[in-house]
Amino acid sequence: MKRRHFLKGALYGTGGTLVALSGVGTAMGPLTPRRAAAAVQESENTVYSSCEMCRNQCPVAIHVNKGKVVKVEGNPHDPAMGGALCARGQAAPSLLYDPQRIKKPMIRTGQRGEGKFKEVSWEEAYKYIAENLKKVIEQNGGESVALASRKGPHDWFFRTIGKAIGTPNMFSHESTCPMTRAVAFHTTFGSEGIAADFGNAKYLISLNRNWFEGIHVPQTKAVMKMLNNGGKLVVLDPRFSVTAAKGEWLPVKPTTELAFVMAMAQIMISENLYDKAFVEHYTEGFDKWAESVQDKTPEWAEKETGIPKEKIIKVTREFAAAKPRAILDFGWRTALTSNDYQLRRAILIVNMMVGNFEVPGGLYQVKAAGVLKGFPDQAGYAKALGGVKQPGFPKPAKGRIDGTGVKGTPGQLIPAYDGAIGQLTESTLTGKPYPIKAWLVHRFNPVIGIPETEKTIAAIKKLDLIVTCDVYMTDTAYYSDVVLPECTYLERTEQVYDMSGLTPKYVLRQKAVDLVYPDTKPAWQIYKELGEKMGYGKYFPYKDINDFVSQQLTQAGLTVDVFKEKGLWTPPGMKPFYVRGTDPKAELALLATKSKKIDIFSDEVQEATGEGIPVYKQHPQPGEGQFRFVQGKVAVHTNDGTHNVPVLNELMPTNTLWINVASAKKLGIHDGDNIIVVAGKYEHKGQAKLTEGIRPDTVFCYHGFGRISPELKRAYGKGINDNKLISDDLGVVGNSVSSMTFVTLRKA
Ligand SMILES: Nc1nc2c(c(=O)[nH]1)N[C@H]1C(S)=C(S)[C@@H](COP(=O)(O)OP(=O)(O)OC[C@H]3O[C@@H](n4cnc5c(=O)[nH]c(N)nc54)[C@H](O)[C@@H]3O)O[C@H]1N2
Ligand SMILES: Nc1nc2c(c(=O)[nH]1)N[C@H]1C(S)=C(S)[C@@H](COP(=O)(O)OP(=O)(O)OC[C@H]3O[C@@H](n4cnc5c(=O)[nH]c(N)nc54)[C@H](O)[C@@H]3O)O[C@H]1N2
Ligand code: SF4
Ligand SMILES: [Mo]
Repeated sequence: MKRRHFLKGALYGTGGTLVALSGVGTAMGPLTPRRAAAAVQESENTVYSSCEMCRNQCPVAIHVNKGKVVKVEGNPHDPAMGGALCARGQAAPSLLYDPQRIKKPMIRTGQRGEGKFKEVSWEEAYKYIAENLKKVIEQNGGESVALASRKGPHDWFFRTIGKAIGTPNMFSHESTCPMTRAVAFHTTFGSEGIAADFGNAKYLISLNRNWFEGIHVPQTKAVMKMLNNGGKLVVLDPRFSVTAAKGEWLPVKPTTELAFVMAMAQIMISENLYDKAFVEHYTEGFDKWAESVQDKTPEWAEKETGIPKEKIIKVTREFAAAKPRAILDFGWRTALTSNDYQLRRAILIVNMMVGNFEVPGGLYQVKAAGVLKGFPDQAGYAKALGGVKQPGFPKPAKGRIDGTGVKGTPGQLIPAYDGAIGQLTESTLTGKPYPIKAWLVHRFNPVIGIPETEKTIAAIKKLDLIVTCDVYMTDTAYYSDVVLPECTYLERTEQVYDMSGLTPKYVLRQKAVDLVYPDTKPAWQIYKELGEKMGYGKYFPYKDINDFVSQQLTQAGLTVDVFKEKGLWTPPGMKPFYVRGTDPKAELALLATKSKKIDIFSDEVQEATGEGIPVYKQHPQPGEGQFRFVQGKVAVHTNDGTHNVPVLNELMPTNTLWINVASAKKLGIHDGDNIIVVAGKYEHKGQAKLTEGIRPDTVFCYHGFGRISPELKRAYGKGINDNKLISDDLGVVGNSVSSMTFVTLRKA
């Protein structure tokens, strides 16, 4: 795709940053059903599917002409998309036809990290993996094999291998991302299925959420709707993000956000601004919270956060006045500090103080079809998505290496599905609590994605076996023994998945074109074939993916035709559904806490950490000459996944280090200077970007650059790899801690 064409549908936001939601408010106007119809006419065929340029899996319409993908747009049948798509989503053909994708399975021939591989057949690759895994299992037990993947539909197939081996050590990426938030949801509401109705809010506060660069098309559109309707946005961010530019920017001192939240509660209680009726009717433990925030005055919070007390009071009063259509956002990437989970719990409590639960413009419980079964008013809509039934798996012989699930310890709070990925490198290096000898990695790049790159590489070098399945020769693949090429999402069908929000919603990813590189395969096939080689065939009871989908749908009483026509299914005629929409005392039947109330005081957290009510802790602050190092997402790239995609690489090939003008001056650093960033024993070269848009004590870079696989020929060596500098300390619930590293700077 030519850059010119690509940019036509994209939108530049404040400061020249690409916001890029084509179709919403662009020069081209929204993609109305009529315009979509015109696009369909131009192309031979439209396939409804879902995007995978990031894990949001937005529903899309893929236009295909003569067997080639010519354009991708948001699925116009989905009101949450309305035809809109972000820049990354539109870059789909650029990934699909990239000659730098991996095209054949490969086995390493040189030393790990030397980059020498030979191309092999799938048969040879499976044989190599099966034989070497068998050796590891015989010598060290099944638990010495670890699986790591970015959470997603591939997990059903990938993790079947792990379950069949009988290892407890399966990890998702979540402890680097939203896990502390999940812990807070679970311990406050009893379930992780909590979301926010941004579009109908009147007042929205972000404590570290950047909707216009950390994009999720439906969410970003909803925040745009709120702003267009005159809603107010307040953004606490140490740097001037695109989102901060659309509201009131409060450059908070990072790691002190909990002080702001506690002060909000203190003000609302002392000025009698909170929703007493809601708190009394629906919550448990408010007294303990009131006691704990009693001395958290605006004066105190000003000293902690650096935000003037007048501002804290004003924002709190405005927030309370907008109740219940006021949201204190709970964040998305919430792995900032060691006690991040307490910040997330406190945020939820303050939301409950304005009674914004299950009403328009507030927080709500996801209305998944299965969950709604038998729910008042929803009878007949309860089509729970079935699964493919598997025979029983062997029980793992040992507990997990990260202590997940151990009662009476913080591990009790870690979601069992996810674990603490940061422990994997540690255990691999130290052999404690027991040796880890093999890693299987799917759609995940821990070398760049998790803190302390050099430690991750050192751990990999100690392994007996590492297998990586990706679409590129990533930094992790580069250090692997076997590299398996998956085909892209445009070339594969996957199982139906649940995208429910205020109504149930199911989406099907459908193959749009034939394989561009015939020796690539989808995950459902790779792991079935590998499983069969290993004697685990019985755990893959499906013929192919169509058979898998039909087994799912039959149980839900649906057919694939529904998805072929529109790409998604929502109960016909069903409107967004708020449990307290008309009755402010309606029963919250979906609440899954033991108390059947919203747990402001959580027995479970008390048992695990002794802090059933959030407690404020001061974190160390940077000393003279030091800066706190923070990171974030950029609109035109995904985490560490798209930096080599031709058109996205062209849009943004590298990153810079944001430094406050006055701070840089003191060090004699000018805009554009080459610099060295030092964090303890680690150093990284980079380029300085001088700006007023960051606190003087903080520096920032966009994540995912500074790539170390030379096979990523466009992205290799460009910019700063933040995770080379960040410490791999773990937070209380096993989360990584991305805002707790200090750096010093010098001119290169
Ligand atoms: N375009 C694009 N969209 C994405 C992604 C992407 O890579 N690119 N990734 C997706 C994923 S996986 C996720 S998790 C979400 C993430 O979405 P967000 O969580 O919104 O994204 P981040 O950029 O990680 O963080 C948001 C803001 O927090 C600020 N920040 C960093 N550290 C601190 C701190 O200590 N305190 C405070 N107050 N602010 C801080 C950053 O400057 C940034 O502006 O985005 C998703 N959408
Ligand atoms: N310091 C620091 N570290 C961070 C962050 C940060 O802001 N700062 N962000 C954190 C966050 S929020 C997250 S979610 C993680 C994300 O970390 P990752 O999960 O590693 O990042 P992704 O970019 O989502 O994608 C991972 C891999 O998936 C591959 N991939 C893409 N499509 C396919 C496919 O169809 N099949 C296969 N097999 N592979 C595919 C990509 O090539 C890429 O290598 O990183 C975290 N790490
Ligand atoms: S947010 Fe963008 S890249 Fe991610 S799934 Fe949606 S359209 Fe694709
Ligand atoms: Mo994430």
